[in-house]
Amino acid sequence: MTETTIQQLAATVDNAARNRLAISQLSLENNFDIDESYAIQATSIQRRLDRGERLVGLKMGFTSEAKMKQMGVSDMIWGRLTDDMMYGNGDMLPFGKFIHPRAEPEVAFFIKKEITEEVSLEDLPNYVSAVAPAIEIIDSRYENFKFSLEDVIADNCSSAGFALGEWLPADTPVNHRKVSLTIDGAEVQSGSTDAILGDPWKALQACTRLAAKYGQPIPERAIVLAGAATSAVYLKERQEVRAVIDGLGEVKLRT
Ligand code: OOG
Ligand code: MG
Repeated sequence: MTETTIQQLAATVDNAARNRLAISQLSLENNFDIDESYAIQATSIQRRLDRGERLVGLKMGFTSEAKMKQMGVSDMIWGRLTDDMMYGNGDMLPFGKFIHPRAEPEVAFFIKKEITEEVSLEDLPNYVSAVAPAIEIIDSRYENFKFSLEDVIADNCSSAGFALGEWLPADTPVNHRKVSLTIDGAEVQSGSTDAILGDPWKALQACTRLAAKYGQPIPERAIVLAGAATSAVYLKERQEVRAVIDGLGEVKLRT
């Protein structure tokens, strides 16, 4: 794939997000591999940064069986988070900014020291200062939320928004925790943080490996989302969505 094609496909996904217009899967018309998908993603994010957005973190995707099954894919992915995607706990989402948003419950890590190489599970606590419950809003730029692994990586892993609950000390246990997603007070998804590779810290470890592989430093003060523990749920207007993780507290958003 030429540099020009990468630029073109990056513009296509970026414009789809900006115009809130779903597009057909890039892989239907183009042949590209995983490394090229990450090149498209990096180029599309660079367009955002050139418009003044700031990189605030990274996200892992498909770290749970539930998510892989729901989306019909079989490998872990990672994407980038910018300040434009960040909402406060309890905020009203600008619903019109999205195409077909879904919410999912996540665990977030706060990075206290830049990471440029793979870090072992044992060393990881030296790089993390806090953990928090999170809601991620995903909004695939593809029609019907349907994509191949290559497509979704190129589309920055469907990232569209996120909100964090209160930060807790990094030694707060995050595994074996019940996870619940509610809409207007009714539970719509439940699971355990064990679903995230057996332990959300393992998702962060994988993030250090993949980010290093693709030459993306994880900056000091970055937020890393470990990936959803349950399937994602479509949102409608005038709802309140809440993620509750036992021992970590809760976080909510309104639409
Ligand atoms: C891709 C993003 C997956 C997760 O937490 O597993 C993801 C998608 O499902 O559209 O964010
Ligand atoms: Mg997610």
